[in-house]
Amino acid sequence: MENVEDQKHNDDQPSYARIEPYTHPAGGWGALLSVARNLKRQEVFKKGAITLLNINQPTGFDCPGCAWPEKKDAHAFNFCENGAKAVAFEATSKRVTPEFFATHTVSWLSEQSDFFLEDSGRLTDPMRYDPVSDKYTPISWDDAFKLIAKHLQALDDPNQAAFYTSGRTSNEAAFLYQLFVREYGTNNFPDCSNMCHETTSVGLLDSIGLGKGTVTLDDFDIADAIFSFGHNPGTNHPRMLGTLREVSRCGGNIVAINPLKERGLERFQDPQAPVEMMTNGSTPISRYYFQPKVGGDYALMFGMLKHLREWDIQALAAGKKSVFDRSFIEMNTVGFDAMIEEIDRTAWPDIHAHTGLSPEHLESLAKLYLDAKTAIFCWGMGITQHRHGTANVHMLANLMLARGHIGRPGAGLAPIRGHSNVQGDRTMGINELPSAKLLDNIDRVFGIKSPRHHGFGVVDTIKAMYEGNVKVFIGLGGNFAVATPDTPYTQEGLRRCNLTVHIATKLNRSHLVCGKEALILPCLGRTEIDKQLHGVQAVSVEDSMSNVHLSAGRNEPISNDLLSEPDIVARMATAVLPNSDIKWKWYVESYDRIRDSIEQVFDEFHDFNARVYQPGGFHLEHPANQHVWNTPVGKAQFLITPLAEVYTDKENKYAEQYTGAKVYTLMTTRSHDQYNTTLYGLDDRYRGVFGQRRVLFMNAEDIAAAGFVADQWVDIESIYSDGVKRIVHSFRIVPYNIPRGSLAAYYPETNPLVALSSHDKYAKIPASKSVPVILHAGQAPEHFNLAEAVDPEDANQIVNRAG
Ligand SMILES: Nc1nc2c(c(=O)[nH]1)N[C@H]1C(S)=C(S)[C@@H](COP(=O)(O)OP(=O)(O)OC[C@H]3O[C@@H](n4cnc5c(=O)[nH]c(N)nc54)[C@H](O)[C@@H]3O)O[C@H]1N2
Ligand SMILES: Nc1nc2c(c(=O)[nH]1)N[C@H]1C(S)=C(S)[C@@H](COP(=O)(O)OP(=O)(O)OC[C@H]3O[C@@H](n4cnc5c(=O)[nH]c(N)nc54)[C@H](O)[C@@H]3O)O[C@H]1N2
Ligand SMILES: [Mo]
Repeated sequence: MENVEDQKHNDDQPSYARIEPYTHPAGGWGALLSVARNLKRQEVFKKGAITLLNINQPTGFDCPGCAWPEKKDAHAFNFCENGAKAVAFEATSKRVTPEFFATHTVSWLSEQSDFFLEDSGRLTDPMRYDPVSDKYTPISWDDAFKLIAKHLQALDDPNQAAFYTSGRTSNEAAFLYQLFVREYGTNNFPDCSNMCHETTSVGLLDSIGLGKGTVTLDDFDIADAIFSFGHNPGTNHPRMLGTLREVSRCGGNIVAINPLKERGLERFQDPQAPVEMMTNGSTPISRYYFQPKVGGDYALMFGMLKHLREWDIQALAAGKKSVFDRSFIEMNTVGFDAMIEEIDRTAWPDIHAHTGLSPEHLESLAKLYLDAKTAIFCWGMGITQHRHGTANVHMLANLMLARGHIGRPGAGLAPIRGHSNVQGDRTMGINELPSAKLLDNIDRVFGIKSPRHHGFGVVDTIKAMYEGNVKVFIGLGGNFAVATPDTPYTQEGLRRCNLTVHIATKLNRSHLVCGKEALILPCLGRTEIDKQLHGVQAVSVEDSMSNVHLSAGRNEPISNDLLSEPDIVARMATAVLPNSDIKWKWYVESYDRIRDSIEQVFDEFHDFNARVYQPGGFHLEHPANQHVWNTPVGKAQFLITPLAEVYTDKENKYAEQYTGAKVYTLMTTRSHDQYNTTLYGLDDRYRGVFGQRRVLFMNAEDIAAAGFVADQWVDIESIYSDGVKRIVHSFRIVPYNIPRGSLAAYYPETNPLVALSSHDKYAKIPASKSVPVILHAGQAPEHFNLAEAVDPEDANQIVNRAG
């Protein structure tokens, strides 16, 4: 009991902002207490238990928190702290009503923090912006759709509209959405994936023929080693910790590759393992922790391959078995020899210069990989959000292919996706670069003529809005104005639109960055009952490991005026395309009909309804596991980018030649109390930060070398070759276990620093994990006082003042 009390103290909402090392394991009592606090804050305690018991159950709803798959033998609780927070935020009793909008002008709301906006509650009514009063006023659903139709029909060219999707959207809504947009005439589908795992999708498509992972949860049970590259499961995929804990307890190696020492990767207490909780024991998660510098992974993987190559030469010379899986390579791949030539050409000092690891550590990492009979590679934003993100993904695949680890039990590639249905939305055709096959199938089934030319992703949409080439922006979920880079430029782009429309559950800043006209359309959330003509409906989602299953909410909708996402899309289509032959309304009467049509478009969705109604749904097989490679050459491809090309791109060169001040590489990342742009609170418990977000994690030697001290306030300025001044003010230095030259701070506060032009060459993901920055001594934000009470209720003021 002592320990429990002790933790309670640590986990109580702080009475003052503080930095304090967190010495407890991740998960455990701390997580449960945090759940309780969030349910209370959102006033969901009465229905909270019921809501939570339905998460990830065969008859409940899919957790909106992340895309980690459910356990097959799900017991009573199959959710985590942060999933519970996501649910609490949606099931909140607070409301944003027409009266709320009548009280506040958009200008006033714009001055409030993101925390305040979302914490105000659920949107209840469709609203239209009135520029005269600077307020949102109620509008009927019919009039809202008429307004959208008027704007879309008035465009000279359908390509002057862009249709954003955020990854919570269900398969059914996404399918209807892409169908509507293609019948309307454009492939402009910016998607949150364009800021997230697009490099994975593009890179794996090149390497193995389909941009998805190849493993299932069962593979984790028998893997010899799990390599975790650049993701933070303790915060972002907490249910994954249970899996890692099992692997670790069964003697499997867990190898973390991350510049930051993340608590969740070090030690973990499973809130679902009562004995461990009672004894306050914890399972060490990471047996090995390697800390490359930010962006060092490409060199690190290059080095791993070079070690394998050298060991291979030695093995063959000694008459031993090759280190590489030669027969697998021979039968299944192309490009191996060219890759080896590139590796041979590259000298060790050049590799070591970029990893941030000592040569000995690099060698032991390579040895761990060599010794693993079966290995799984997991990765997240630390790999994808770089200018060389696609090259990183190619390299992950190279390592796996070289050892024949694809299509073998207990081994394979496991990208850890973010939004709970981001993978499904892509599967359903939300794609600005659709394949000809997809378009042909859609046209065959629906008798329409889909546009063939490719459309805009996020980066190109922003540019086009700014330059006046996109004039209507429609967002199915998400928070485009805040999640995207180069904030002032992006927001100006949105303001220049003739019409901006947001389909959303909660108020956010994107709704306040209005085009000349603007609409907010409130929709049902995952947790809510969706009743249509044929009764209560379920939607389907696809998790990170390609399992497709149903999700059905259990709560009464928070307002009678909400429509479901499929319904909103169908009504929009009916209004915009009066001559359409597609029976939009008929689809919404029963979502089974939508699924029947999905089945007709995608071969792998055969018998969709029959299979998805089975408990747990069904799994979409990755062809690579059968050694079927859907690449242009019909084989898996080894693809390698010369090291010099990766590390001396335009921006790296610019940073290297910059003499104004010491240049660091900043990663922008998530705190424990946020879901992307949604802030649940101001703590980052596992990193020891409480009651504040404007912090900068920095190596102690760097702090000293720069003549700074801990707790000092600094301004962060990014330096790009375009010469544009980008700066954010008043961040507090926190000494942290991070390599020299690397820094970390939270997103979205740091998004104004990320240049829109700094993105991966192929997938165009903004490089939000490698921002070249310099630091200036700064000032505390006005009125900020460490001893001041930082209640969640006051958080708004603090964040504002710091702004
Ligand atoms: N609670 C919660 N859950 C979430 C989200 C959330 O915001 N909150 N977001 C969801 C979404 S959309 C996504 S995409 C995922 C994101 O989940 P993650 O992929 O974990 O994303 P980040 O929090 O940005 O953390 C990136 C991790 O990569 C490390 N890193 C940064 N740069 C590098 C690098 O150069 N190399 C290496 N090896 N590591 C690096 C950081 O230290 C950090 O541990 O989580 C999803 N789940
Ligand atoms: N600098 C920096 N920038 C980043 C990142 C980073 O690591 N660093 N990460 C990037 C990543 S990985 C991602 S995925 C993006 C996230 O980008 P987005 O997906 O655009 O942003 P979210 O914050 O997840 O969106 C939150 C909003 O979604 C709405 N919402 C929630 N649930 C529902 C629902 O069921 N239906 C509908 N219609 N709306 C709903 C609510 O109104 C809420 O305000 O940000 C990216 N931006
Ligand atoms: Mo994401």
